Amino acid sequence: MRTAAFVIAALLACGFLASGNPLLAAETVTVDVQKYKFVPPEITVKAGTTVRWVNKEKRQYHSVWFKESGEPESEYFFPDETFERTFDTPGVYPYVCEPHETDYDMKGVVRVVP
Ligand SMILES: [Cu+2]
Repeated sequence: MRTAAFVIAALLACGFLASGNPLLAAETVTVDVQKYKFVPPEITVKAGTTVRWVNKEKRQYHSVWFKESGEPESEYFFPDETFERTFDTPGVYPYVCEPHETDYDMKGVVRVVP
């Protein structure tokens, strides 16, 4: 799936270049949020990638909170809703779901490489 998305992004980028538009299509990677888990819990992406969390629950809301960074928590997102964040700077970005961190150990990591 990720490969397919990348190929599409690459094709779009070529199209933009061919048309003289300098805008490059950035890659987007999806993390499913299901059964009180982030799937996959750890991902590695290149700098500039947008990560999109998709809530695949039937009823349950979740959040994405980069707690250690001191940033504010995301709004709760509900089934079929998404949360997105773009990672421009290489580093390790651990996050938790604030309402379910303690009871469900609901957490994940985004690793960003140059
Ligand atoms: Cu949650």
